Amino acid sequence: MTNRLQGLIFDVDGTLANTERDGHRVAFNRAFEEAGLDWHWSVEFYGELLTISGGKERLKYFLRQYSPEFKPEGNLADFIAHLHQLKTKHYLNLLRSGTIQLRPGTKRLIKEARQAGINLAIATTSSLPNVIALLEKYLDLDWFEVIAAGDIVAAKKPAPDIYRYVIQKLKLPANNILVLEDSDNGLEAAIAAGLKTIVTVNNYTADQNFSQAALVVSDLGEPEQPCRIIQGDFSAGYLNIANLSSIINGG
Ligand code: XBP
Ligand code: MG
Repeated sequence: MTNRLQGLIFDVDGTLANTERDGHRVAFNRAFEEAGLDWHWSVEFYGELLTISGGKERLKYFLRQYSPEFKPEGNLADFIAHLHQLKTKHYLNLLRSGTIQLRPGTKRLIKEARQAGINLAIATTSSLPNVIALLEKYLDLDWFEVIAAGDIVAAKKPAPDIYRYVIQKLKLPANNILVLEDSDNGLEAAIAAGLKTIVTVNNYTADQNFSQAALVVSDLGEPEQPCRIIQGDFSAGYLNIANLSSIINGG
């Protein structure tokens, strides 16, 4: 029985755009400065913290692992929530300034999918305001049937919850859906939800284990800017609806 490509689910951070190093990381550091904290997350150190999905969860992990002696005024949850609100404010300012651009092939593939009548969705650990700002700046919110972000589910990636939520909202068979991800956490979440997944790596995730991915490439590629094949049986220079339809059938 052949599977027909009916849905594409995009992760956001690291997949639609390289938002982490020059976006979220810088926003965290500006929030620390605004809050009078002497913390600074370097590019390299942030890569270690990225093993934890979710900005609030990442802050909590950082405090527990690296500053256990730190005692905020009031309770920890309120302190983290406030700091994360500052960070999101700085991230939105960075996004609006044009610091972050979409990755190669993302807008082209999304427009091709729309022309082919394929349903589009977002499944991200990032907070909803961040996602809305990115989609409004470079794409169109109306293009996406489902936008699932941040705290909409209790357990974040690598838990499958957000992907299970999107499958349920799309009302499509999981076998007819492909996922675009960038990280091992994201791949683990999608696979656990029963979804075939293509990974486009970035500087933070290039050395992670993607053995369960259907294909691993440097990016989605463009006709005049071919992608690099990292893992999988694929010879085209860029991903399009035709070769994605072949991939969903194990081609
Ligand atoms: C990546 C994440 C997010 C961002 C920070 O999300 O883990 O938490 O790093 O965003 P994904 P917030 O790859 O699933 O798009 O601070 O808003 O959580
Ligand atoms: Mg990601």
